[in-house]
Amino acid sequence: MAEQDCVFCKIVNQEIPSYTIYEDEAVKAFLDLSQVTPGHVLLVPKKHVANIFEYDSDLAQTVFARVPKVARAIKAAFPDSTGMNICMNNGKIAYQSVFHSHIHLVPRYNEEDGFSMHWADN
Ligand code: IU
Repeated sequence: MAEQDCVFCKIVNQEIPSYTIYEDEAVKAFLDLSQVTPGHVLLVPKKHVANIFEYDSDLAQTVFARVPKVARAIKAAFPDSTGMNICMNNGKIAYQSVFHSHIHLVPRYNEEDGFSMHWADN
């Protein structure tokens, strides 16, 4: 069930457009609006859950099992990338800003490609 004011539920339901790179019955993967590197993608469960603390094991298996497939799709679309950071922010203190769970997949190109992990900023 979609949460009324959730931006990622609106993306899942196509009320807000997104550049989708992968979709099936359970998940959607789309380009981040503010890509930190070219090809930065968010993988979200279609079911609204705020973060990892609301996953049951079935949802975890479903979502995390999709990660390698999405990672390979990004790698194929951005062949100049040579690595990838995959991370998930859970909770405000962990820099989560959108409270519909999402996994960041950030292709890496070189040490100066603009990516920095929040926790490395300190
Ligand atoms: P965070 O882990 O919750 O901090 O990440 C939220 C991400 O959602 C962040 O990278 C935003 O650029 C991204 N995003 C988006 O892609 N589209 C939107 O409409 C909004 C945020 I609001």
